[in-house]
Amino acid sequence: MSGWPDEFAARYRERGYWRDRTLFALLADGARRWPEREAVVDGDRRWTYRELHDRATRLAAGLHAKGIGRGDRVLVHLPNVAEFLSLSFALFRIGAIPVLALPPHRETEIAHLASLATPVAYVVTEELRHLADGVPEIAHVFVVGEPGAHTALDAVAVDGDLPDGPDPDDVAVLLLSGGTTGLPKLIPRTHNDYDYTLRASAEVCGFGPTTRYLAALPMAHNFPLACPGVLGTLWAGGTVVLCTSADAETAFPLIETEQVTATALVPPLALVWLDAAERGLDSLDLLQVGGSRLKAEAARRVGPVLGCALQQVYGMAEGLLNYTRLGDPEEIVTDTQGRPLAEDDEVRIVDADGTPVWPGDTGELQVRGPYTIRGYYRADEHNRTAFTADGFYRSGDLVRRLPTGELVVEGRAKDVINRGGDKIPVEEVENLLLSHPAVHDVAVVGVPDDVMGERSCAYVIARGAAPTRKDLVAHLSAFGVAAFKLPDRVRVVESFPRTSLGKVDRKALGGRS
Ligand code: OOB
Repeated sequence: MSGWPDEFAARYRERGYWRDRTLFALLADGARRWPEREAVVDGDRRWTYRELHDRATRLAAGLHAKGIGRGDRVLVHLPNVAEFLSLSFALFRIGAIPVLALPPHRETEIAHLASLATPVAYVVTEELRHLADGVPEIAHVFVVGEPGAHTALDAVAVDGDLPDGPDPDDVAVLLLSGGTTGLPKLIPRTHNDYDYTLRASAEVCGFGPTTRYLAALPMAHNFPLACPGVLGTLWAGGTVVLCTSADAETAFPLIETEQVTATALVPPLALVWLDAAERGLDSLDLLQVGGSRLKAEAARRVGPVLGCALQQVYGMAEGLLNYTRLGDPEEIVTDTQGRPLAEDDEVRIVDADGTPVWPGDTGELQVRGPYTIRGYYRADEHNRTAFTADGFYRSGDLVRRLPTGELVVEGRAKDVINRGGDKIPVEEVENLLLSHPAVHDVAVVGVPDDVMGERSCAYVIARGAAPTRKDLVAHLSAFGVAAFKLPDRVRVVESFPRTSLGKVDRKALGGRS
């Protein structure tokens, strides 16, 4: 069920990318090899590998007893708390599939994910448990914290029977796509491909038993989850330190007291850290930055100001990861977004007709490889355009390649706004805005911004009295949408510029897409 044609699957196995192990095996190995070592630190709670393993196993038995099993989807909506990990491993153990909602998601996104994935359970924090009212079709609601009318997640765990584990080619996790056209899609990552991702990433980043990784970004993102992130750290026998905010006031003291050695940020947060640091962060060896383009000037300040190495990461939840390597010359690290992780990542750069561009020219990146999906989940129609006939994923990113193999991200050819790493699916926001009575038509575009890279601007053609930003934000908030999708600006216009094909000319409106 992995989606790769047999000949590719055979090659990826033969070359050692796929080892036919499930993600639970990495925790089981850790618990056997170093049971007393610290696996997770979450505030005052410290779980050893044995404890994390035992908690995940008991939770797996409890979920199994409730009839949740292989292939069932479970909507996981948690910030960086230790239960995120015990639950994920429990689901990996029984072959149920976590669908990873992001902490800022609200009613609209939760309803969309529920209709797309038809989950059997929703796991949410106490603060957000009211969101369960919007998805009454989900059979089980488990709450982390005080449960109210629902079941506490802790109460689910039992000592009991366990089913056989899943097939390593089964889907292990469903990640949310940054969105190409239309509504966000789900990305099916298999045990085999995700295991390769986190293992190879941990090797590239030099992670080992002494690594102490700070999860500052929400772990529901692929980057802090598996690039190498928390899962790569646990594979390497290191310690994961959890943080629910990446603000310098929260993160800096934690880095010092927990002697954190590595972490990952999006560029706007890296800028905040650069401004806040009065001296280097002593224990920190590595800062990874990715999710949107880091400016070279900011990249050059990381070493001198924070006293650690920088690694640029250009990745996508669909798979492909590019890293600058630890020993790379300085200008490679500051001026490029790195090179592909795997030798078998087939990256081609093409023009609008799909013809490869000249070496060094800019074009759209297309990719296939041992950890890049061949199709979104339950999206047959969209897959016909999102992938080429020969199985390459059309990233929608405009890149160029240096003779040395590194990629530089130059722009984008897709309708997504990248607001400092948070991806805004333009069509989703436009559809919600169109339901406002004073909105006749709307185009949401990205406008350049020094800190965020881009911010969002809603250009509105009014029906009757012109709506203000306040009106539109109130309208969107009434639906319940993630705060990062609220337009930063609203401009009322008479008409939209059009391209020769009659489409809204987003570039002319000030956007770059
Ligand atoms: C990461 O994943 P997604 O799925 O949220 O977003 C992917 C998109 C890419 O297609 C590209 O448009 C943009 O985000 N992007 C970058 C970038 N890293 C991602 N654009 C410029 N420079 C970079 N360094 O964002 C993601 C997944 C894994 C690791 C890191 C980031």
